[in-house]
Amino acid sequence: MQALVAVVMGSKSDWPTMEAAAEIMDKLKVPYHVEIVSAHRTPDKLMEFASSAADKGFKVIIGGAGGAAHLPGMIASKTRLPVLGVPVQSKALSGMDSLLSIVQMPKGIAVGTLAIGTAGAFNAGLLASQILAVTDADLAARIEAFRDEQTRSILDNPDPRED
Ligand code: RP5
Repeated sequence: MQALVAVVMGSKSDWPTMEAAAEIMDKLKVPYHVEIVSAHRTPDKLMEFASSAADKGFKVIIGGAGGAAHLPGMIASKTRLPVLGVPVQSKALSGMDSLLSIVQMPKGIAVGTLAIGTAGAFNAGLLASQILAVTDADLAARIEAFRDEQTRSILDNPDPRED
């Protein structure tokens, strides 16, 4: 099946965070591709990936990186596809470095920045799915069902002391 979302990250060490994006896309049956692409360690691969992503059939790109997190911004500079950036929680600065590196894009090149860490990665997968659902009624219905299930699970378990 044609992958519609590309999930790329700067290092193998980002996967424990970025797999949250895969988790929600698995649930929503959104086909995706996962690959390590580093802005600093594999810069030529990054340029090739970003400049060919639209021609390969991807519709949305999720880029996760930590520290000096230039990956999402550099990808966005070479593609017209929407790029969602996930700041991975770094050891030294708890992801504030990643967040500021990703969110402070100059006017004219856009990156949609999510929260630091797994919540951000999960929401990146969810947001990518919502973008695709604009033109996919079946996917839209699956997202509605996911949200209904989430709401129901809270309403059905209102006592915080119980599992
Ligand atoms: C970034 O440097 C990666 O995105 C990762 O979050 C961080 C550390 O990478 P490793 O040293 O763990 O490979 O490029």
